[in-house]
Formats: sequence, C-alpha cells, structure tokens
Amino acid sequence: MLRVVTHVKPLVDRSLYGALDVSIWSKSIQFNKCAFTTSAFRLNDQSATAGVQSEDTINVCGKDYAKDEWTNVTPNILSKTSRKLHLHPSHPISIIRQRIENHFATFKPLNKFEPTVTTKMNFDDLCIPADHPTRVKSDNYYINATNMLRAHTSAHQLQGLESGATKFLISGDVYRRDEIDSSHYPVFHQMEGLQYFDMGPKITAKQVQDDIASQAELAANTVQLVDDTLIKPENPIQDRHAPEAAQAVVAHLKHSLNSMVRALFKDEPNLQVRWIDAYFPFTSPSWEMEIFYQGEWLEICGCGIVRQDLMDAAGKPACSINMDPPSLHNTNALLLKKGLQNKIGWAFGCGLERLSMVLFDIPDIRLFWSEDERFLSQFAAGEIVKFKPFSKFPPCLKDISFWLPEKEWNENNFCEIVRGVAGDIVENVTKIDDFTHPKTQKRSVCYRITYRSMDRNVTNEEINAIQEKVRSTVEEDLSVQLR
Ligand code: FA5
Ligand code: MG
Repeated sequence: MLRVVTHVKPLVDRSLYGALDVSIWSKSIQFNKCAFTTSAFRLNDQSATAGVQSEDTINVCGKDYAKDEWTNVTPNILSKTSRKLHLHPSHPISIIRQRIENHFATFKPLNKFEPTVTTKMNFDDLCIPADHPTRVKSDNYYINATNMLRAHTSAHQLQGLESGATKFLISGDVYRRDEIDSSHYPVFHQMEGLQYFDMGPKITAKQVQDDIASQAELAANTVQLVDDTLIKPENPIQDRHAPEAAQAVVAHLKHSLNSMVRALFKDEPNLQVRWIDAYFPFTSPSWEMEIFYQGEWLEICGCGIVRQDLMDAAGKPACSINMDPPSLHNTNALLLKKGLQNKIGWAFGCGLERLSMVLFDIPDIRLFWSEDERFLSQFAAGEIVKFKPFSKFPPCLKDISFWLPEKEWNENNFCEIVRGVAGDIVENVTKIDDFTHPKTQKRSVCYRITYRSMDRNVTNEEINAIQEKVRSTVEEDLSVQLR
C-alpha cells in the first residue's frame, strides 16, 4: 500500500506478506470503493495514453480484460509494465539481478514472466487465505476480480517448481499501492530464489553440507552480520518436517543469503546486516534481512522454509496455473505430476531497488525510472559505481488539510491520487497533523507534500496548479471536506 510516512518514521515496511505489525494490518483492513476516476490523471503526461481501451475492457500487456468493480489499475501504473528495467543490461536493477544470478550460478534464471497474474497465483497458491488483509483493493493493483499485477515474485513460485529446476531465481517488476517516500515506489523489482532438497533428514543434511562446502568462500568480512533469531513456537518448524531436515535447510538458507550479501557488498565498508523474525503465509519458519543504511534499518529480503502444501501442490492438476513461457514445460513434468511432497525447500524474495540504492548510492527510488541521460549514462553492464547526483533541485512544499469522511478513508487512495495527478514530481507525502475534534468526533488530517523534480527546477505556479488539482480530485473522489 502507499503507506503515508507518518511523523515518526516507521523503520519497517508494511509487512505486506508478513503480519507481525498488527497496527499496519488493522489500518489496511478498511475496504474502500474504487477511488479512481480519470480526472486524477489529467496533469500527468505519462498517463495519458497507457492502458484503458474502452469503458468495459482494459488492455494490459497486450491482452484485453473485462473491467469490473475490482479494476483499479491506473494508466500511470500500466505505463510501467513495458519498461522491464531488470532486463536492460546497463540499468542498475539489471546489474544487481546479474550479480545475484552470478552468485547463484547453478540456479535456473526465470526473468520473462509477464507481470499480469491471476489472484490465485498471487494469493491462493501461496496459502494466503481468502479473507487475508493483503488482498485488499487498497493495497494492490487489480485488473479485475481474478487478475492483477503481481504484488510479489512469489506469485511464480509454482511455475518455477514446475519448470523442473530444483533451484531457480525469478526476477520481475512488482506492483503495490504503497507509501510515497525515497525508498517506496508503487512499482519495484524483486528477485525470488528457491532451492529444494530430498526430505529424509540424513540425505538432506548430507546434501546441505556438501553444497555449503562446495560454495565459494565467503567473499568479505567487512560485513557485520548479526543473527539472534531462534526457532521458537511463534515461528515454528512445520509439523511435516523432521527437525533435523528443517534445521539443515535453515542453515543452508542462511548460509546462502549471508554469502550473497557478503559477495554483493564486499567493497562496502562496515556494512551492518541483521536477521529478524518474520511471518509469511507461505513459509515457516520465516525471517527478514535488514541493512543499516542512512541511519535506518532498511528491509532487503524476506525468506523462510517453503510451506509443504506448496511443494505438494507443485505440478498437480489442481494447480492449473498458466504456464508462460510455454518452454517451461519440460521433461520433469512426469515426476512433478506426483507433487513434491518428498522435498523440502527454502525461498527468499529480495527488493532489488533496496540493494541497488545501497550499492550504487542512489538516494531516491524514483531515479530508477529516470530516462535522463545524465542518470542512465553513469552505468555500464556488470559494473558497480557510485551514482553522482547531477543536481538536487529545490523542493516545493505544499500542505493539504481536510476533514475525513465518516467511512471509507484509506491513505493509499490519497497517495494514489497525488501520484496520479503529480506523477514522479512528488517526492514525499508526510502526515504532519491528525486530530479528532472533541465535540463532533470528526477527524482532521494534514499532509505535507514535497514536490521536487529530479531533472529540472519546478516553478511555484506549476506546483500550485498541481496542488489545486490534487485538492479538487481528493475532494471529489474521496468525499473529504477541504479545510
Ligand atoms: C514478499 O514480497 C515476499 N514474497 C518475500 C518472500 C519470498 C518471503 C519468499 C518468503 C519466501 P515483502 O513484502 O517483505 O515480502 O517484500 C520483500 C522485499 O521487497 C522487502 O524486503 C523489500 O526489500 C522489498 N520491498 C517491499 N516493498 C517495497 C517497496 N514499496 N519499494 C521497494 N522495495 C520494496
Ligand atoms: Mg517485508
């Protein structure tokens, strides 16, 4: 979701798939009507052409879909589906993808899945219950009730398993209605990794030991790694797993991710990395990794031991997922028909922008989308260089205050309108005031919007026009009372 930055900046993500932060969950449980109307996009050039084909259908990645009451993808967002930054060899996102692929050299890379997935792939196949809050419309980009832009690369885990590979990587662009600040953008890139072993405890332990021993030496010791996590009832080994097998696979997962981080950051002085407990419906036990960056713990990765239900389902007719690209059908299909109930695996999902921001010193996540030569020309395939800011243009701050409607208020819808009207000129949205009138119990909020272009000076008149448009659209679409 576009979680608005509140006064006290939260240090963690909204845990889209991890439910440790109950307050975030309860915030996102409110349902809302579709807040978008075409009026939200008039001022944003980029959005003028992409996406909407007619009143009843919408064309996404070359395919027409019937619209329904779930449709909330916006032209601005759809315009990003063709960019495929992870496949441009000299783009920082792609450079990181290739580094990770080089590190996990024996894994099969799968990078060409389209971002359109069914809700079954994004949720059901990953054991995410029908009433789970991550499914809310206000957190996701729905094409219609049964199709969406993937919110994580985990949506392709079953396809990866059906490819027949016992270890694979999946990279792609993922879409979430999220907050607006320097490390959150509604489109970002993830790299998923999965590896599985035979289930028998002895075999697993042996495979794991051999594999760890055969991996290259840890690349650096400049990275300070802290891992205080323990397996405990709140973050348990699954009943179906023999503890010895699960422990061995946990050790392999942690070794694999630690050595990836050490390899990626070998030239980074004194980098601090920590493991923390997490929760994902599709793994148990589960963890997240964080890097200390610019004074905050930045979450880079979620991971855990794959739910056995998912392994069981792989290849079974019941999981009739779209096989795309078709070349993934291969000789192991026969084996897979039986499911993978005798295998135990780990999986991770990393944020590629987060890793790139640290490695290339890219201070603002919007820069990844820049088509400015002053940005693009700084990078070359295979190289990690520090980004040299070409200029920081002055910001223009505008506040907006309003009384909230009695029902159906959701900050994500507000952020989406700001993003729809202003496009990438909006750098940050921060709630600076929130009070409830003691007599009327009406709630009033004030947001500070920071406008700043990454490549030019903005004029006050231009921003005033945008702010006016934000005000009128918010008033019209969200039924707030402006103050
Ligand atoms: C997931 O998306 C899980 N699918 C990860 C996973 C895979 C867990 C396999 C277990 C097994 P999460 O919502 O935490 O988890 O996102 C994963 C990573 O994506 C985060 O750690 C962060 O690095 C990155 N990320 C999340 N939201 C954003 C955002 N708005 N902008 C940029 N990066 C983000
Ligand atoms: Mg997370």
